[in-house]
Amino acid sequence: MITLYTMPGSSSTAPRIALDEAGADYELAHVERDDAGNNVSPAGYAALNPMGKVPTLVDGELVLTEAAACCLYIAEKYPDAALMPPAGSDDWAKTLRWLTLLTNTAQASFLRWYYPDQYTADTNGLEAVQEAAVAELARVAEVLAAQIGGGPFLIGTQFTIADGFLAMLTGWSGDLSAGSRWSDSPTIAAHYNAVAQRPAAGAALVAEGFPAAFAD
Ligand SMILES: N[C@@H](CCC(=O)N[C@@H](CS)C(=O)NCC(=O)O)C(=O)O
Repeated sequence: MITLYTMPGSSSTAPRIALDEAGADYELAHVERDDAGNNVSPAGYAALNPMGKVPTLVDGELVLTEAAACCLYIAEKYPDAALMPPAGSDDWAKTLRWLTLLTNTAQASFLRWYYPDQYTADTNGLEAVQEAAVAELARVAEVLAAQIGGGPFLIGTQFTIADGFLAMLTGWSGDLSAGSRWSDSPTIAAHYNAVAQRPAAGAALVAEGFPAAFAD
């Protein structure tokens, strides 16, 4: 059985959505950290995820880190769930493009906003790190708002792992100041709501502490 190591509402949300959409048999294992960011439990977690982060997915001998990689693995392992378009198709390429933008630009910017101290040695520079992250997130939101079509999902009518990833990030954006939240965009809010209306993804989002819907 798959074990997904998580902290509620964290980067483990996207693979959890993928597992639930796939109808996978899996268990969640909660990772606890102290105020200094050290892993408290489970013992030995650092050996599974040398970066000391969540998520980590364990499936038999496989120990997999990185939320996007976990999502891709789940999509491949459960092909009947059709969480990725057929390999090599234009839609597959577009889905990879969205997933990559979301993980290496947007998710990374959110992490700079959440953990600015990890991105500068200048204790007076924390706000500047966060400001730059918010500016980058605004640019990604503009791209999303301009390029999400009638959807309801990123590539049209097919729900993919990139949609679960985007819903997670839209949920995170609720922590930003008013005016910077991705859910302020009617287009992005409508995308979130379309994901949240899916029984499996919606239940996962709510279980992770995200809203059942945003005003659109
Ligand atoms: N690129 C990694 C990022 C993982 C990550 O930074 N996770 C955060 C939670 S969203 C974490 O574990 N933070 C704890 C810390 O940095 O101390 C991934 O996608 O798995």
